[in-house]
Amino acid sequence: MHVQVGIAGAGPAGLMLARLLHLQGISSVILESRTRPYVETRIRAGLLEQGSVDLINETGMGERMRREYLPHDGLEFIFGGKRHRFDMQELTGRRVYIYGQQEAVKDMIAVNLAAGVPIHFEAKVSAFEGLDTGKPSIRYMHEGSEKTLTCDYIAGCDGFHGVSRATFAAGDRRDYDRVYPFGWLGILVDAPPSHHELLYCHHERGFALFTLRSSTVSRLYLQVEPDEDEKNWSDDRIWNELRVRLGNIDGLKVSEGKITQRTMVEMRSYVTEPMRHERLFLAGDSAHIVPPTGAKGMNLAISDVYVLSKAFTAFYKTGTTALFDAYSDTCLRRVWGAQHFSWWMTSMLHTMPDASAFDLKRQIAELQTVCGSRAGRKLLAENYAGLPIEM
Ligand code: RFL
Ligand code: PHB
Repeated sequence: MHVQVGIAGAGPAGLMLARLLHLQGISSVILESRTRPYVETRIRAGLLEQGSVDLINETGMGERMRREYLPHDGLEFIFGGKRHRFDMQELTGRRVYIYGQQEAVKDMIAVNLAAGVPIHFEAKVSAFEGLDTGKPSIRYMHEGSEKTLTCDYIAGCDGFHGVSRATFAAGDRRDYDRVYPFGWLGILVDAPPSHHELLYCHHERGFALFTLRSSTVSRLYLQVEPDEDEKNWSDDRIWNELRVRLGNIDGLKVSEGKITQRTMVEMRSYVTEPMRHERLFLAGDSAHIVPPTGAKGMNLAISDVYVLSKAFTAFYKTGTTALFDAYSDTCLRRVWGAQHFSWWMTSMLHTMPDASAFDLKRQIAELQTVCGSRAGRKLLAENYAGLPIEM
């Protein structure tokens, strides 16, 4: 079997790329190692930038999203016993949207399949061959036997733990890595959100984030030890800790309910450069990950494949490879902007395990500097709402 573009991974990157290519008449096949129900229920991101929402709409995948998403015009920081609001709409003219990643993934799978784009689930990619020839191929296991897909190009959209990145010889790429000395415990709760906007709380016992999925489902995160076992966190312990960190600040009450899911999240910043090796292009988490504090990972995955789709379109329409050559640098400019922002949000809001009394005072001064002037609030809001894609 031969297609123009073989895609490893049916996450937001792979699914959006397949759709963009289909709309340009370019054929692709998606190979996904997991089952469809697994991919459609994997709880991850919640916050989409305006640019991501626009692209989902423009590609005809936003019908349900437009009915169900929750637009947000601002966010709050809480520290030193006070609440500080960023009026994003006023500061940037933009808003962000809460819509669960698994819901967006469900929509993208449905639209791709309805358009006839093949998605093979339980098809685990094991290797790429002939990347430096005109006819690369993907080896994968499907329905108990090893299969081969030949293509013109390959898009490695198989996430941080996929195989694509590993096919670059160590000498052909450079990795930039930072692991943070804490993790997040994420919980999903059957309870109305404590507040209609996101609350990012800095507390000397650790960071806490109050976010949501709907008017009846809250999503909460707590800074915990990096190797914490979620079983050590009973419901009582979680609620006590959330009450302490959020406090009873300006009338805010932690809205409690049944915890339906709890997971540990690793906090890491990572980039590999370049994002292209011969006929293989990396996109999304396979090339870079950010700690979730800035809510950028899925948004970056979507902007990478938007840039990549332009390169494929130019190539198949005119034969030019100029945008292929520019792909890595174009994406990395935005990736590093988001890396900086995610690192900044993470280091500004979390409590470092080895923080001295000086460090804690300095951190409060930094938070006050950002929240205390329009210039500070605007810098944060511009990044939070999303940096532009510069082609
Ligand atoms: P994905 O989503 O990991 O998809 C990769 C797919 O590849 C499959 N795969 C393979 N398929 C075939 N063969 C193989 N050998 C394969 N190996 C793997 C996997 O099964 C999977 O289906 O990567 P993609 O598409 O690049 O998307 C990236 C996003 O998923 C990720 O960046 C976000 O979830 C990050 N993130 C957030 N991003 C935001 O933009 N806004 C947020 O609010 C936000 N919150 C979050 C987050 C990530 C979190 N966690 C759990 C890490 C909150 C959390 C808690
Ligand atoms: C989420 O809703 O899961 C979420 C929102 C904002 C973040 C991280 C996670 O910064």
